[in-house]
Amino acid sequence: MPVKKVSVLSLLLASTILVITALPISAQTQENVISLAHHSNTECTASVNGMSTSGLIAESSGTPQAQGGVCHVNEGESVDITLTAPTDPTTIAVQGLKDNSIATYYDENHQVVGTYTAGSGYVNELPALMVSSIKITNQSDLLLENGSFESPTSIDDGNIAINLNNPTEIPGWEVVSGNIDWFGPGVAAADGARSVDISGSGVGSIRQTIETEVGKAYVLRFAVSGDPAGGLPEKQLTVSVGDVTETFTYLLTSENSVSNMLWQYHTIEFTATEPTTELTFTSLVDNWYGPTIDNVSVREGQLCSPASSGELPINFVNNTNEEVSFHWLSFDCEEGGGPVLAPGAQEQGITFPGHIFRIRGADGRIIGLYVASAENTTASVGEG
Ligand SMILES: [Ca+2]
Ligand SMILES: [Ca+2]
Repeated sequence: MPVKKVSVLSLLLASTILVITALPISAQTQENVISLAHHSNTECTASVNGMSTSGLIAESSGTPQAQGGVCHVNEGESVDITLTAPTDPTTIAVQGLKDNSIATYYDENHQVVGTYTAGSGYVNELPALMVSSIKITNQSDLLLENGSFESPTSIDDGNIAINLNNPTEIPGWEVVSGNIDWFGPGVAAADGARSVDISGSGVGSIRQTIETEVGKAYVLRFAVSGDPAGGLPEKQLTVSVGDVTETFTYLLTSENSVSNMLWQYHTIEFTATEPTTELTFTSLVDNWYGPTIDNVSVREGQLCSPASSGELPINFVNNTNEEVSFHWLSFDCEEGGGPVLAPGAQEQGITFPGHIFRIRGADGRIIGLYVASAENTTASVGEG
């Protein structure tokens, strides 16, 4: 039976249709290579047409080996796994990646057919794509130190109040005004066991200075919730990075508790204008129960929509008093078209999980980002 070639690129460009089953079977075997590079404690599971890595040939350049369908790769190490797969091209699914891992999908000519950033706040499972190889990179180029507030691990498990006068207790971070609470495992973190309430006993502010390259694009991502123990349900904070300052409001509901923090992720793009860039989180809640943050990361690069499956409704809403435009970001990070809405206007559409829309004002400036998820199908800009 001849092998039927399918253009993965055209499938991806047409939409995010994913071909998961009913692949043509070749009589010949096809070798595919997956390269893995991860931070410590990262686990991944690779499967080809239902076979786990335990059923595949693993060739490792380092100590880590594919074992029992799960590969463990230590920080700074990488492993090449050679897969012997019965089909061409091959459907590969990789699951359980650590947040901020990036998967790059290649076709048989080693052309990039898609990228996916794991744990971007919406899907944490790679889509199955017909590819010849996947390169997975856990971003060792993350620019923040201790972005998840986990270090040092030797501290006790309680909550710790940190004041301006002892600013170096959380490595990498500096309390620049007021005071903050460093929450322990008694409050469910977005990542790991620790997070920060930016209101200690009142408004606080926490900062980290990162090395940047003038003119380069960066992406800041962080999780926000609020201390559910008291205060008003609106937990406001200001996030400032380089020339960009944005205010966010986290709204507590009756579902929120210390064991169910319902973290929400936000993303900010910025371009460095200095060799160092200050990142500052400032609480606007002047009592004990402030906005909480966790899992903060900054990486170099641009935003791209991931290939994903499952249609989602999307409602574009313009609550500003100017004309705004919504721009879909392609798999190659290119800015595409979308609705242009007059003040107060809205429009319905269809999108896919994780797809990203950049929102621009009438003069072209960026005024927001929207990441599609089943939990939030409204891409709105402005108050209202
Ligand atoms: Ca954490
Ligand atoms: Ca507090």
